[in-house]
Amino acid sequence: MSEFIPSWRLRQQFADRLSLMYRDEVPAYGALVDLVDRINSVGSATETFSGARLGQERHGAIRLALPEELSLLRRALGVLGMFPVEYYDLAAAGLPVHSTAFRPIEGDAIERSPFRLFVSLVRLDQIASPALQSEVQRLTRERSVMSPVALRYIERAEHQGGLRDAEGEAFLDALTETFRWHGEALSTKRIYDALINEHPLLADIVCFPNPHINHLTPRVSDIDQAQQKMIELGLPAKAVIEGPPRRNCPILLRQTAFRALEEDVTFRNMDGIDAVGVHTARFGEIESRGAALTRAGMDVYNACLASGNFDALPDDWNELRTRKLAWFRFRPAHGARLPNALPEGSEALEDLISSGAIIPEPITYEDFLPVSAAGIFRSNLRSEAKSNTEAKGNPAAFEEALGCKVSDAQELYERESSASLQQLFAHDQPRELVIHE
Ligand code: OOG
Ligand code: NI
Repeated sequence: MSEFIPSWRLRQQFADRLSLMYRDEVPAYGALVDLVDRINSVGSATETFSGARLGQERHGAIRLALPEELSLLRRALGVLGMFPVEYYDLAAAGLPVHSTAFRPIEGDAIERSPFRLFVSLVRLDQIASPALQSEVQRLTRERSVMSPVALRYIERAEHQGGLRDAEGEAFLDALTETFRWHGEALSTKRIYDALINEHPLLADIVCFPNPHINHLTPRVSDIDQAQQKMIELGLPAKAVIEGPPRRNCPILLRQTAFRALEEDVTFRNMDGIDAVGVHTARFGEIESRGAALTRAGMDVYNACLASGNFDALPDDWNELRTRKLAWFRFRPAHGARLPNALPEGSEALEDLISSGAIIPEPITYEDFLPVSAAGIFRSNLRSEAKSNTEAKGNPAAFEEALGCKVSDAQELYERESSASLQQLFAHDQPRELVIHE
């Protein structure tokens, strides 16, 4: 009997399929990917973070209407080795959604295919009008997000512990279809307009039969240069790049986006086609990633963001590391002879680092930033929505819909950092990547 396809390969193939589909659906995305490839191939000051994985690296985003959809999606993405990390509260920014990011969580799995999916669930409790609430309930009953074929393979993968060649292909085909844009609304034009007026995100989510992928973001080595090139190409980039300013030591995540296109939509009533219109949902985005910050580092970052002055965040790797503001992994220098056990006390480790026997490397930030995400959401809405900034996040409701807890990103970085340290002194262990899949 043949082996199961490793989940990283399914994840990589899924990302490739989405990318092909999105290139077809949104021509500006193809132009963006080509631009990013050109910049990445030249290299840049942020070389530390431009490893081999840069070329194929993407994140996507989708928005869901119902709690059941979120738990189904969790199961589907579990087959691809992607797990929910962090709860993103967008209520604070006046958006009627809350979110998580599905991604691989082990260092070697991330290296093999770092694909991430930002997934938002609409908060129907944020709809003020009871009449609109019940319209929305009626509409969402007509959705069936996962096709029966996809569901069958999810069940099979869960039961068998994986998928074999032909099964994997069939599953990925069905799953990719789940995110295709169809241009046929479930609702009438009247309800669509009422929802746009309530909040454009609501219309984008509940008026359509399935969650269309709304952007797919390539990672670029030099985002300032890319932003400049986007403007030259006539892609209307946001005026400001979200996230930290340009630095010698890149940290976290910097992003910029543009509204990609207006799409034709047909609306329905009981007798068939009711009206035609346009919908703007899909956009282009690029990002550059730097080092993950520790909790203390995030506190400094958030204070800097609030004050607009980033001087408090040192722009030096050694300082970021010794002040425990950023996460690092450690590797032995070529030919270095290390003791058999981790020496007691931090001085011994520092000595090995300053003598060059141990090389610290910043760990890439794999997650998202709620303030940046809110900026991206907002810049791509057609109208400035009225926003209910009174609303509070509800992680308990989100996790109940999801059917599990979200992982804490800080714990994952800490685990990665200490595992690399342990590995340095475990001489009887092979140093090569151990792939468990
Ligand atoms: C998701 C927006 C958030 C990011 O990169 O921060 C996001 C959405 O528009 O659905 O993708
Ligand atoms: Ni994004």
